[in-house]
Amino acid sequence: MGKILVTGGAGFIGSNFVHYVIANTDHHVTVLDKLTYAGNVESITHLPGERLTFVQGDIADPSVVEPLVAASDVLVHYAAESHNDNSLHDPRPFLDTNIIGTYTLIEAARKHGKRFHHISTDEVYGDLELDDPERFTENTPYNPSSPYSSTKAGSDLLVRAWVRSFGLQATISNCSNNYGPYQHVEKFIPRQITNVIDGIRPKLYGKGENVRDWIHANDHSSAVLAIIDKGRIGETYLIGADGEKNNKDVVELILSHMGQDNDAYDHVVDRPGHDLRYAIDSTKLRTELDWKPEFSNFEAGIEDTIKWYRDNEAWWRPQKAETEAKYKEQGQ
Ligand code: NAD
Ligand code: TDX
Repeated sequence: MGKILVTGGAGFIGSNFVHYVIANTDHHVTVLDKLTYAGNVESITHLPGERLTFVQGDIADPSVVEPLVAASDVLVHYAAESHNDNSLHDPRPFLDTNIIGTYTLIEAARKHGKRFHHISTDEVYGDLELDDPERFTENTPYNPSSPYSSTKAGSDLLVRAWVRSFGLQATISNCSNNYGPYQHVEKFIPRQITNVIDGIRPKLYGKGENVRDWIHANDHSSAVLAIIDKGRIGETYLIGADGEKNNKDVVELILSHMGQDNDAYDHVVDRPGHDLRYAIDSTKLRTELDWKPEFSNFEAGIEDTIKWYRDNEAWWRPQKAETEAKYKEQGQ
């Protein structure tokens, strides 16, 4: 493999992947990241300089992308506008980055004949009923609900078309909800942990019955490396760790591990179009590529994550007040 170009490597999952690659392989990593409100270069600047190059730039700008792609062996594409709530208030950046940005990258990968791995989400499949015995598989039809998930679905379809029409050497992975260190405080788990630290009651959208299928970011990273190493070109792999939990149970777990009463949270206005349940069947990844998750104990993972936010207040504090002010305007 050698030289990996990681887009969005200053964001949550991208930075966890960069940490994982540096700890577990000999590859050199170049990160291309625009440093939007969601990017934080401090998530990666403490890593060894000889293993990592950081470039600030936009994935939708061919003059930035072309030379970096030409100089790399493999591209792993994490960069995205990633937050559903933001996409409901201002969808435009989601089209620019998730659609045009992905198009710009696959054009460069095609031109230079480079291996491309596209990071996507289970949200492209829409949602499931709470009592549906089925889970998402690679054959589930696309049915995205939000501006965010529809742009991710669009980007997946671009990659598939580039494989079929132009022979792009690409794979795709669709992962479930990640948790772990370096996640922006706008997202559910870090928002509630940092709220409790600040003496604010956690906020549950609607009744809190919505189910997410949680996976630790490190397990996402090991799965992506397995796909890059052994995945079949043109294939899609679903990544999940059998971590279904409803939001109410997650909030109660956080409260109990932070010394609060289990019911010390508020119900707030629901997200419009809020997906009810996601659930991943990762049989293909497990059987074909012999992958399995390491973090099977969600409670222990949440405890570690709470500790990380307690120990790293300097990392998240600058974003907290602005994020909560935005939620307050939305009644959330
Ligand atoms: P994030 O919002 O934390 O990070 C996104 C990063 O991309 C940021 O560093 C940001 O600065 C960068 N970026 C945004 N626009 C850019 C542009 N135009 N050019 C260059 N860089 C740009 O997101 P995340 O939660 O780490 O998600 C990363 C990827 O994983 C996304 O593609 C997302 O769809 C996917 N994903 C996320 C989850 C999850 O639970 N968070 C689950 C499945 C898949
Ligand atoms: O304060 C909150 N209260 C609440 O009840 C917030 C921020 C969220 N929620 C709910 C909404 C969801 O049911 O918690 C659940 C998780 O919310 P998010 O963290 O916003 O994640 P979600 O919308 O599920 O999407 C995430 O997983 C799939 C990522 O943000 C996406 O990038 C990824 O594709």
